[in-house]
Amino acid sequence: MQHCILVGAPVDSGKRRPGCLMGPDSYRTANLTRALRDLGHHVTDMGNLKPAPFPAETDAHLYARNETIGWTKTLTAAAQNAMALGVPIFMGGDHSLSLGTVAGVAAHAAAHDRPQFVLWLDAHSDFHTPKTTTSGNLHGTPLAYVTGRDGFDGFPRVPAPVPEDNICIIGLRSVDAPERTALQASNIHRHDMREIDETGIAVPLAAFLSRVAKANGALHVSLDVDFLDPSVAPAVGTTVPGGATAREAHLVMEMLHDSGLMTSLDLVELNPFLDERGRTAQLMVDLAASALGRRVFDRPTRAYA
Ligand code: HAR
Ligand code: MN
Ligand code: MN
Ligand code: MN
Repeated sequence: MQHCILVGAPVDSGKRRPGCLMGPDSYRTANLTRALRDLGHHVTDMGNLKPAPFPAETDAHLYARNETIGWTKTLTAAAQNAMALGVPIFMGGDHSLSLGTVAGVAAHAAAHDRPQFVLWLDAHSDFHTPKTTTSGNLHGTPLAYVTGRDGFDGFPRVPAPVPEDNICIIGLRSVDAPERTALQASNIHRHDMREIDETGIAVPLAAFLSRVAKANGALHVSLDVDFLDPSVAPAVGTTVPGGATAREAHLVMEMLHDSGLMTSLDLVELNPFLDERGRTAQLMVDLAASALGRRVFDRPTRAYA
């Protein structure tokens, strides 16, 4: 039994196309709370947060920079507080919310002398800085921020940057040129869809989980809707063909549960305005349930250490 802390983060400032602000209520409508309670967990829904007060926008290139700074402040603090209570599940909101959630959980881990690890399930690497982004959409920047890269003028200093070697991205199939250059110069572990096709998704995930276990790390999982193939998850503004199947995604979540390592979870980029009869919201809720222990049959728990 775990204490799941649902944190509503209706962040919509990370890109121009609106709709992610409806994400938290879509997860509530798909009954995330009941799915987790049915697994025996204690669930507290903290309601929806608001960004810290922010000044009018002045930057023409970066979309809603100041609002995103406001959200980063709110969510960094909220994530630290929620980590003290249980397993936070951040109901997004676009991926710019992870500037705050990852900064916050990593600060909590540092205060407890545990290394922070991050599993990033995404079609995109989100490794732009505000200096390299051509779209100006800050949902393309969270991994650069939390690793402590330069270029985030006006943003809070990251209290405990996550070491590159502690990050694993799975699902990649849309990486911009400046991101590729920066990734190749980094120690971030990265697995594109071609590699998943070749090896299966369990191979790179098991290797990463072993490293987390050996280090007694805290593990934050950031699940972007566009990790999934658009045929099963249409409700996202940045669909990319060739994504994870529903079963590949469930296997990731089931292995995460078996590992006992996941300490926090983001559900990001759901745009309910683009959904079809709630099916993307429902799939994301079902994936969260798999990560928290839903299974068809009990089986011997796999050890990753
Ligand atoms: N790399 C592109 C950009 O920076 C697209 C980023 C899209 N990001 C997300 N989250 N949807 O992964 O604009
Ligand atoms: Mn604590
Ligand atoms: Mn993303
Ligand atoms: Mn993405």
